[in-house]
Amino acid sequence: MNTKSPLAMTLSSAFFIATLAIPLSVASAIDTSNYSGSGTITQGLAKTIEANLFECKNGRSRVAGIGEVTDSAGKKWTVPASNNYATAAKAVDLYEECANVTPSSIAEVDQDSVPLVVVDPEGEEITGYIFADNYFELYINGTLIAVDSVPFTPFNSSIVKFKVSKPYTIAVKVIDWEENLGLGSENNRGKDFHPGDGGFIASFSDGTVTNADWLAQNYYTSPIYDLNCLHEVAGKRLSDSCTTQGTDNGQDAYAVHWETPGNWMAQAFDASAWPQASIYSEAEIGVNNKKAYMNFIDKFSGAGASFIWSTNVVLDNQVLLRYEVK
Ligand SMILES: [Ca+2]
Ligand SMILES: [Ca+2]
Ligand SMILES: [Ca+2]
Repeated sequence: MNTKSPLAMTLSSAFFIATLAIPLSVASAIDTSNYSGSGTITQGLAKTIEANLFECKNGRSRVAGIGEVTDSAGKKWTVPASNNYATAAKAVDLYEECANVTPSSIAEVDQDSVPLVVVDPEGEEITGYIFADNYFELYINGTLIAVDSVPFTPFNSSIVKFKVSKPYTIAVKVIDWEENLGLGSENNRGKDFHPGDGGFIASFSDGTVTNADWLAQNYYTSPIYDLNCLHEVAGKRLSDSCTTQGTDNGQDAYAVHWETPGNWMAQAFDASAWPQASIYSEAEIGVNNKKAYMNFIDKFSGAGASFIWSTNVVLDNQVLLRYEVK
C-alpha cells in the first residue's frame, strides 16, 4: 500500500526528474572514462581569439593564432599556450628571413648591438644563442629577458644578452605552435592534421648549454585519439604509446592540459618534481635544411648543446624548462 500523500508523490517525481536532468544537461561532456592521468581533457577545435600574431613581410609564414578551448567544467584553456608575444621585448634575430636578417655565420653578426638586460648590476655579462621549434620565452631569475620574434614559422634563431650573478636560474617556456588550434596539428606532409614537432637548443657564453641536466615538464599534449595511450610515471606525463601519424580526420582529437604554476619561472620555485629533459638529435628535429640553425651550428651542437624537450617532442606542445647555473 502506498502511504505517500499526493504532495510527497509530486515532490519525489520532481526530484526524480531533476536527478535525470543532471546527466541530460551534460550529455555533450567528453567521455574521459579511458583516462586516468592528472591533466584536464578537451576535445575538438578551439575558438580562435587572436587570428594571427605574425605577418611575414618578406616570404611565407604559417598563421600563428591563439585559441581558447573549454573543458567539461567550463574552464577555458589557452592554446597552444598563454604567452607574452604581444607585449614583451623581442629577442634580436641571429637569422630571420622575414626581416631580411640572413647572415651566413656568427662572424657577420654585430653582437655588440644586442641590448643588455641587467638582472644583477654586479653580475657577469652573458650572451645566449637560441633556436626554438617554434617559440620561446626566456627568463633569468624570474625576469623576462626576451621572447622569440617569430611565433611559428619561418624558423629563426635569436641572440640575447643579460647581466647576472651566479648561481642563477634559466627558465624557458617553449611552444610547438599549431595551425589547428586545440588539435595540436598543422597541414603538412599531405595531411590536414599532421602533428608538428618541437625542439629547443641554446648555448651561453659562460659555458652553459642545453642538455639532459635541464628539467622539462609538459603542460599541453595533442593530438590524442585514444586517451588510453596516456600514462604518468614519476612526474613524467607520458604519451610514448600514442600515435604520431597524421590524418585527414583530426577534428575530434583530444588534448590534455595542465595548469602552469604561476611562479614557475621564479628562482625560488621548487621544480624538483619535474622530470629531466629528454635529448633529441639534429636528425630527429630535422634542422639540416634550416639556415637559422646551420649557419650558427658552432653556437649550438658545436658548443656542446643538445636539443631538449619533454618526453614526447611531437605530441607535447607547451613545455617549461628550468636549469640552475651554479
Ligand atoms: Ca621562432
Ligand atoms: Ca606538436
Ligand atoms: Ca613545430
